[in-house]
Amino acid sequence: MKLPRPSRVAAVFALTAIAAATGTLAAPKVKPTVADAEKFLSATEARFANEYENNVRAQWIGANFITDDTETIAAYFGEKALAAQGEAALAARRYNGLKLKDDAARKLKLLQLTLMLSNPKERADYASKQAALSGAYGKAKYCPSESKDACLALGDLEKTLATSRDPAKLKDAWTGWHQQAPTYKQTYIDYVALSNKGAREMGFADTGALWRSQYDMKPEQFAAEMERMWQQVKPLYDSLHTYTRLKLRQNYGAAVVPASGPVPAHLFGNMWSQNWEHIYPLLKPATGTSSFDLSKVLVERKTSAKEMSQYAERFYTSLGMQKLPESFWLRSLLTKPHDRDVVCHASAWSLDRLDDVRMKMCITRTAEDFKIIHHELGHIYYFLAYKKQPILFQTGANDGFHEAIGDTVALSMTPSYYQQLGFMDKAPEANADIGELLQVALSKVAFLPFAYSVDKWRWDVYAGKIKPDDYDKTWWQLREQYMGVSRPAPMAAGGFDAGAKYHVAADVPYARYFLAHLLQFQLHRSLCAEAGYTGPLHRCSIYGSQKAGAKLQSLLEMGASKPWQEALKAATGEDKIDGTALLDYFAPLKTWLDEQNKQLAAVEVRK
Ligand code: X8Z
Ligand code: ZN
Repeated sequence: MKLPRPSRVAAVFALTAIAAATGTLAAPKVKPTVADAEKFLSATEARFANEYENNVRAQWIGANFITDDTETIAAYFGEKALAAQGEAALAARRYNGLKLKDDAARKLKLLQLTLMLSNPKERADYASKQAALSGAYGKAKYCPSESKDACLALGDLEKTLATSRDPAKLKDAWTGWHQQAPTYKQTYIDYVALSNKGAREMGFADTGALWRSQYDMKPEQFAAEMERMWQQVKPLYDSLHTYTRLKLRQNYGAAVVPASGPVPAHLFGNMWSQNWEHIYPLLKPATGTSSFDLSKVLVERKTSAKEMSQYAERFYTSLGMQKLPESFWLRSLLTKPHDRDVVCHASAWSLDRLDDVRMKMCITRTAEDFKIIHHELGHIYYFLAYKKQPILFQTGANDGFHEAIGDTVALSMTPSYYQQLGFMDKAPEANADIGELLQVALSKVAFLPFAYSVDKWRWDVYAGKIKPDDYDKTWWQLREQYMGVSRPAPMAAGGFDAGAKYHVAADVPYARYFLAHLLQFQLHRSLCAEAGYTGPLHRCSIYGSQKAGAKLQSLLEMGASKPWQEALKAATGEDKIDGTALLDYFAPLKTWLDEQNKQLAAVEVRK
């Protein structure tokens, strides 16, 4: 396990929050018994529970008030946590091979899926580099002119990417953000080396192998599973990419968008080209589309960040889940402060593994943020549901589940749901379906190769197959190969484009989001069936279904107490994360896209 970070689950925080373990863990000479193992586990759990909060509070403060002091404090507690988790992991090894009860065996295994740096100086270095990277990303700005007042934060630049249709402005915002990452490239290089050392001390080939070992299967099997899933969904992505290229060519012209080969990354409405929903207006079908625009409604009504969050809470309570504790509203950060630097990247936290749950997000009045709030509350309701599990099971069935819950709920934000909220006057015509499916695909399908390639890159970085001098070259090779997007400007010497993505700078694994994007469609399908719904999946909303809610809640309450395959089986009847539910959901769109692509290609040929 690693240092606590946003949206990480309680047990992850817990594992990292323990202070230096005491000598009580020192190995006795005689061969340990099952009773010894059980005693060790309960002592370790008690210690984790005891010491959980200090580290999380230090990390919370570090992310909410970025200063040199808070960074030092975050690093201080981070180091303590690392020391303790490493010591517990090492001590746990002693009990391997004993015939333990299932729960105890699972706890012992989970305890050892972590890195361990035995050298205190290296540990301190690792923790301080981690805090520094997170802080550097959080406070980074692009200053196009000398005046400091004119500096632009990521949020400003993202807004330009989302709304401007001027290729020069888009390119400037894109390159402006990407040129700040080289300032922390060397820190990242050193951090990777330390991380690998820690993984190797625990017997993993490297940190990438450690990450791939966290899925109740062999690391090489997990890599093969990721490739299998990608191959399932690739044809749908290819259809969407072809269509998007053709429409972008119509809008920007052949000089900006080539007829073949990768498309420049600054034209997709998003800093990382990972979510294309903002270019829907350029892509929408010529007829039969709904004029409903959620962002516009939120702006017109001046819906506040708190009100947006309350709508999301209401979705969960409509499923029979509890109201959020009062402290959530008092202690969360919902809007960007003007007087200090914060890590704006949205995250959910459990401060005490009980009811002190919080969200940290710089909410704006957009449909995108409305969905992200639902995503974050998915994490929060997971925290609240598994708080009764033993601390080592207080986490998601796997990390993809943790990322999938809120997105599953957000898939139910259909026109009929918006009508119930009073956001939409009347139901759209049935022939508006394609436009709606296209909008969802622009965020869910467009995302898939991005999510896959981020960790493909990192796995090779951690394995030493990619050297620092080749970071950018390989990053763009992968982005061209999987996503079909290219760098809008030539690569700069010493560049660090990967580091311009939060999860690389903050070292949060990314395969989880790829899993979540398939899993959420499996969960949606199964919850819709539970709610008694039988129509097309994209029109199903589980809003108000206590039956679907109970099913979801029982998945959440399991935490990580069982291998994820069992949790999935109980929730959906399936035991694999799989692309077929996603393909089912988008089947009408796939047919439509292929038809459009034929027609548009014929027009291109005639030109
Ligand atoms: O990081 C997030 C969440 C917090 S766990 C806002 N997401 C990924 C990203 O922004 O890159 C959600 C979707 C993918
Ligand atoms: Zn998340």
